[in-house]
Amino acid sequence: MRKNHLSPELEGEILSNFRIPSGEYTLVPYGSGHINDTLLAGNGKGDRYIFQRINNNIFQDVPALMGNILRVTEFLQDSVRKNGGDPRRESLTVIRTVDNAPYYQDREGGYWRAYLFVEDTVCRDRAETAEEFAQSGEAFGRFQKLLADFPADSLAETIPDFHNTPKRFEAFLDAIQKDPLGRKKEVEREIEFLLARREDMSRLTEALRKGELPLRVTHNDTKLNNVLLDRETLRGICVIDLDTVMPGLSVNDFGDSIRFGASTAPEDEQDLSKVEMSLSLFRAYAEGFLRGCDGRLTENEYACLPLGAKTMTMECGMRFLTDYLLGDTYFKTHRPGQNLDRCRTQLKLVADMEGKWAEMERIISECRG
Ligand code: ADP
Ligand code: GN1
Ligand code: MG
Repeated sequence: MRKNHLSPELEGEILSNFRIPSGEYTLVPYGSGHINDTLLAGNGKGDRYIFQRINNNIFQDVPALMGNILRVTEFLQDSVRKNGGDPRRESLTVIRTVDNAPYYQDREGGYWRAYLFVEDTVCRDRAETAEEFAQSGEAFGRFQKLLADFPADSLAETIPDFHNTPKRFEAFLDAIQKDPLGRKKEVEREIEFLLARREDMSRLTEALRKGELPLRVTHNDTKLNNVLLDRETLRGICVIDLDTVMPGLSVNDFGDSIRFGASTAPEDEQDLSKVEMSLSLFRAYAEGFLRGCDGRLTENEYACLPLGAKTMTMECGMRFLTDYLLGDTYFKTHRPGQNLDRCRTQLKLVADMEGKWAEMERIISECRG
């Protein structure tokens, strides 16, 4: 069991400030997210909770962030209830503090929140079968459907311009220009690859600006490990990691899942010969996602699904490279060069998608039936 790095005093302070049943809890590091510090708390009597120290460098307005999450989870729970589902299993449940707040600020300034631990689920960094990936697609599609009547523009932007790809491109140019660690010379090929795709970076934001694509409530971080699958049935049941739920594009939600889950190798694979965008996984996800959306997408949205995949993959590759150039301050890394490896897998995937474009389009039209 991994140990956490909290002092016993801090542990006690955090645990005593949330409304959870009494008992001796142990807190152990949990999951493989790149952003928050996630801990599993259990008292040995069956009461288990996820505690998270919210990454306050990245999410600067925690009250607004938790306001979004409270409203979205309450709305989701109502929708799930109306559909005869189990709201505490098919949605996250925020645990309030003893002062009835959705987060607690500790004596060191850290912001904490707690969720019910959703029991009897599995969370995958890689899909073991195409069906598991399809199930995650169905869960993210259903998330679209359940939130279709939620007023998108009433949500706070928890990270402004999160998927504004042309702005990410500007930040990338800035990092190249500053090159504070002298790393630019090692990554000339990657830089060139991204510079050559400048035009593509703004295609989706332009379509949104012209009203060709609708603004929706989107998740914006639709990695496979942000869905919990039922341990028995392996059905995708609960969408988690709601920090980036805000107004956005459905095609980006689709695309980010493809970027992560349709790859034949992990995000930080060093042997690029293993990295491809699998068309069979692409098809599986598209089938699940479209089933979950249940006819709610517009013609233009269907047409832009492949572009969503390419845009999210380019953007993510560019973000990893920007972070590498600036000294790995955003994404958690566990070894030197990991962000560069992550960037390289993304660029390999982009090149592979470009070669498979016609097939991706054909698969989408077949999935529409
Ligand atoms: P990050 O933003 O750092 O990715 P997440 O919110 O995705 O953090 O949580 C990290 C991991 O913790 C998830 O991938 C999942 O394995 C696990 N997890 C988070 N919330 C829950 C929950 N309510 N029930 C069960 N597992 C959870
Ligand atoms: C981060 O939080 P996590 O690990 O699910 C990041 C995503 C990236 C992803 C790359 C808030 O996701 O945008 O696509 O890493 N989340 C944030 O793996 O920046
Ligand atoms: Mg996550």
